Amino acid sequence: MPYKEGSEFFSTALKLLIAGGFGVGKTTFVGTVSEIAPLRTEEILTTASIGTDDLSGVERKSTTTVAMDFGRITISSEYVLYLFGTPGQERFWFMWDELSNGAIGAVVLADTRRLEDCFAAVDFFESRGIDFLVAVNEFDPDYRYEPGDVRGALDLKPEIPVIFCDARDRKSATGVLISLIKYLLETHVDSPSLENGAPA
Ligand SMILES: Nc1nc2c(ncn2[C@@H]2O[C@H](COP(=O)(O)OP(=O)(O)O)[C@@H](O)[C@H]2O)c(=O)[nH]1
Ligand SMILES: [Mg+2]
Repeated sequence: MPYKEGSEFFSTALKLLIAGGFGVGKTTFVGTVSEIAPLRTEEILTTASIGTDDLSGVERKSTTTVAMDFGRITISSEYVLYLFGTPGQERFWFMWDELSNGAIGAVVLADTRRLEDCFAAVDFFESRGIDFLVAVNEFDPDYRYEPGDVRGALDLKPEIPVIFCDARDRKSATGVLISLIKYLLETHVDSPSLENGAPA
């Protein structure tokens, strides 16, 4: 129930997930859009995890999120968005079920150099019936694709939006969230479920 001045109610919390493969820009994205210093749990990649995590294409990356990224955006006195970055590495996938509990939608970040890394996230949200869009984080201008190419490569349903972004740019990353919310509102036009976000 929305917060009202002088009442005991809190604003409605809407939970969104930021998913995608390892090194695709999830931590950057949450940090760019969040109004609070994002809560992060990162570990320095150890030689042990170098064997486990596929580092091709992300050789310069020296930290990796092991628990999650968490950020907040206040939309109004009634609605607050909570962003949860999902851990990218396969060995942390057991957390996805828990993290997706109560989520109203998701952003799947994709890196065109390693598009296949977001297959798992796409499959996960499709199988759980969680609406998502694909935001292509353009790291490398040499790997430019058309939205249709990305849609084809990921075998996306035609209604799933594919957009381009730069996770480091606040306007761009916020635009991704606005697109997601528009998509969710269109998809749920007859359903009141968006009014019933997960409790804070
Ligand atoms: N060129 C470019 N680099 C980015 C972009 N987004 C993130 N990065 C960089 O890519 C690296 C991996 O990003 P990170 O957010 O840690 O990825 P995560 O593993 O998905 O959380 C970091 O060094 C970022 O600074 C982007 O849109 N363009
Ligand atoms: Mg991260």
